[in-house]
Amino acid sequence: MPDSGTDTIVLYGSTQSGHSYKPRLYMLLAGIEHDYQHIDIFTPHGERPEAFRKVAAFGEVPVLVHNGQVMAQSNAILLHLMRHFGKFSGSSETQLDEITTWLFWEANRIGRSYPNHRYFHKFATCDAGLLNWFDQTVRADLDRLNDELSEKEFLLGEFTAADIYCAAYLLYDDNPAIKISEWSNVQHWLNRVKALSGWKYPAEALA
Ligand SMILES: N[C@@H](CCC(=O)N[C@@H](CS)C(=O)NCC(=O)O)C(=O)O
Repeated sequence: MPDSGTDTIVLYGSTQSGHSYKPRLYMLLAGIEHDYQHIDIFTPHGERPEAFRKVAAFGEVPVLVHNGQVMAQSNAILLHLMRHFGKFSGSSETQLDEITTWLFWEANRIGRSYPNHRYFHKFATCDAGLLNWFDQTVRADLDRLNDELSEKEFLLGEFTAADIYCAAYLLYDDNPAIKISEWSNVQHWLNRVKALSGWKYPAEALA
């Protein structure tokens, strides 16, 4: 397995971006040396630092630059990092497939429902019907995770990157309209992730 000390890694991210928190937390927990650069996504695209604009193919965070290779899309970044460093990638090819399955679920479910729900309860307003839809989907997603974790400490049993990625947005635990402790298995699982060596709260990790 390559030693991160010989690699040059820059991660561009932003404080309110759980998509940025996912690869940042993976590298913090895995002990992968990297340089984190904060981008203020509330400034217009044209006013963001030139170094970021040059590599941000979609204009969004996160962006990873690894030994000169530029990568966007948080879940693609994780697949790249797992392939390169092998950390938290499970103990078999089947487990790697299971992690990949959770990544695709996360992208379309909890990584979409929870941040939108939090955003429209905390920072902005939106149509009541849309808010109700976010409410239904986030609760369904929390129910699904709660069932999955009823007899396991982590999603695959052992801790893997699937836990980091599926937990990331939920670790923004300041959603005024969702009390995660109502989903007790999820709450205990988040506590287990928070107890891991290297863990940092999103505001601290992404400052
Ligand atoms: N599918 C992308 C989503 C990235 C994304 O939505 N980034 C947001 C922050 S969470 C962003 O950069 N928004 C600011 C902008 O588009 O200007 C991923 O997984 O990385």
